[in-house]
Amino acid sequence: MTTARLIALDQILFVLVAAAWAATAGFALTGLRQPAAAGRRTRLIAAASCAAAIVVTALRVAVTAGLAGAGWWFVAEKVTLALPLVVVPALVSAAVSLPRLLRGTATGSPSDFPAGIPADIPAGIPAGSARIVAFPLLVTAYGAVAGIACAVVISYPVTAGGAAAVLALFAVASAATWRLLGPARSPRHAWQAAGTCVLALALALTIGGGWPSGHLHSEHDAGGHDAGGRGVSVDLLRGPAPAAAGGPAGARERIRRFTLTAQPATVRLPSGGAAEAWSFNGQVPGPVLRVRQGDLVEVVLRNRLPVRESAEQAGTGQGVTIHWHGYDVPAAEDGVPGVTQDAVWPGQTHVYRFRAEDAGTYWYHSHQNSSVAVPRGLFGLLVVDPATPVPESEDHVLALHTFGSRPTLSVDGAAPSDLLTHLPLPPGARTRLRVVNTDTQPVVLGLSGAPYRIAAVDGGDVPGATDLDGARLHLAAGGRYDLTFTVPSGPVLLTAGNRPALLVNGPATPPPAAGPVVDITRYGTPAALPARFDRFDRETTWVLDKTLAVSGGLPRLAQTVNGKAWPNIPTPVVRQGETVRIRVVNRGTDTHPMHPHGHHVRILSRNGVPATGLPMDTFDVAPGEVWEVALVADNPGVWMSHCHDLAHAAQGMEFHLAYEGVTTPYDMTNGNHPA
Ligand SMILES: [Cu+2]
Repeated sequence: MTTARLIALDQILFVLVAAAWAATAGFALTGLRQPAAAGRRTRLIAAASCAAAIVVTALRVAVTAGLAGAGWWFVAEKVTLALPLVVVPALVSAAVSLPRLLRGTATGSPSDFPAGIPADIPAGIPAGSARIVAFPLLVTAYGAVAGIACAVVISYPVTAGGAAAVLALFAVASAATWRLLGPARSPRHAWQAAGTCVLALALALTIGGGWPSGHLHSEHDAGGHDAGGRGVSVDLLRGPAPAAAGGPAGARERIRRFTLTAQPATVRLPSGGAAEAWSFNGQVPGPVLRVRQGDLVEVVLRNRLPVRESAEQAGTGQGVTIHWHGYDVPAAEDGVPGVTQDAVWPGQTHVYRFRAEDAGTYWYHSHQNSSVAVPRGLFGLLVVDPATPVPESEDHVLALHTFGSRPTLSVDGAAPSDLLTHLPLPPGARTRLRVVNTDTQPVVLGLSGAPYRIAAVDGGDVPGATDLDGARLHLAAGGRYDLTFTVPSGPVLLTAGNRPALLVNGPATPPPAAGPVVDITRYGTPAALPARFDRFDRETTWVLDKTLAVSGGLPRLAQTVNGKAWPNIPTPVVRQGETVRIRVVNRGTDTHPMHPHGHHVRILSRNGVPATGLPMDTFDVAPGEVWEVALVADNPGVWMSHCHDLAHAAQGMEFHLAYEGVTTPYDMTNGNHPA
């Protein structure tokens, strides 16, 4: 069984285990309260329920053992806390409670309740029996509920505070139950027990530290890159100034100037649907920026989105920035509000400048309120043509984007279409389709009608790309594949999801590709990794999950990294020149396209299977997967690292990667909101 299935099964099981033990305890208590004969049936139900609870508990233990094979990250809180808390009392229940329930001895045989019958317990409940039979069952139920808490609140890593909080609650609930089931000492003892529980809860939460105030950048300061303005400000890490362009590098150097104006627009789809959008230059997607390797690119961003007049945000409105997705620009040009600049508000402008050194397929998008802005249209494509021309005579850029619920395709910057797009090409032409997934969900691509290659992944050429025939491709949110093929005499069909998206030379359409999905980590020729990857200067692990964490100043179910949500995720700090091995573990049930800014990472392995070492900037970590990637710290700055399912980023799955000695003057004030 796959790790993802085991994770899903475990989530079903921990609810079932808790429900089964709670039901067992409930039936047992009811059966004890009923008169001897009348309660017999209820006690039999309790016995059956107890047997079922033992079975599902054993199943959970087995599933945990299976998960342990995938790595300690998947089971840490289960092995150290969740399972001991339910298995130990379950064994006592099986040994003590179950036989008594089966024999019906809990009806009140004198040997079972030597302590006598307390006055305030209704007739039919012998105190001794209640303790002997019901107490282990109730404690097991508490342990099972604590198991849910472990999964939802603690996750990975297991912190001393979190463990203490769960153990304290469990202990207090058990002690209070022991008292409640015993002989009454005073009429007020139930209230005293309840009061103790509330106090213990407050104490446990304090110890657990699960609800601190949501101080922005609290851990970020601790990272050492924002400490009182010492070191180099990220603001100084700019692209080349225009004057430098005409310098010794050569008078032949071109400066390519673009203006991108953020403004409202309406997207009208061929099927008849329309959506209000935010655009660059009135176009959605924005203009394709096509430059040549070596060009100096200068982009003026102007914000002409409307000013919002609500009391809270009067004079502000929708801010905009431009982030160059996958293009490793100098830090100050990275376009992240609150990290490398302030958001550009309506009426303001900002200039980005960088040298186009890396040929390939990239895209750009606003990073301010990105979970809203990108789906609404504030994005476009960026292509850097190599200094020596590509061998393909036909070269087209394709943006896949969903407007509302309608998946669309835009070819070469044309208006998006939610119907099949036709692209006539001369038979025999070598063709490159640069496919960009600008959505927040992965997409499965299929190309049928001709053998094809994945010539480039995330802008980088694939060494030893081999022909694929009918195979399908999993493209991460934010990722890019360049597909190359020779146009055959017949038609070629590109599908995206299950939707026919592009037809080359119709009108007949070939059947959609239905072959296996290519493992992109093993495609092409294994790269000879640089010798510096023989050993790593630093290692870091990002465990992705959905757990209760403080996000936006409040505890909520958040998308977390190592149990914490933005802005409380500690910042990994690196030194310039270091090599870093990053292990990314997904112990949740959502797919996370991880996107470290400013760097491409080499994929070393997936689930322990060595990869070809392709450089990628957005890689999809599916539930249960463990990816190992290598990063060379060769681009100093303070970089955003986040999940490119932008809703996940907004729910906490983003943090910084900082270089020692680099500071940022920006923060989350001034309306900056990178997710
Ligand atoms: Cu995610």
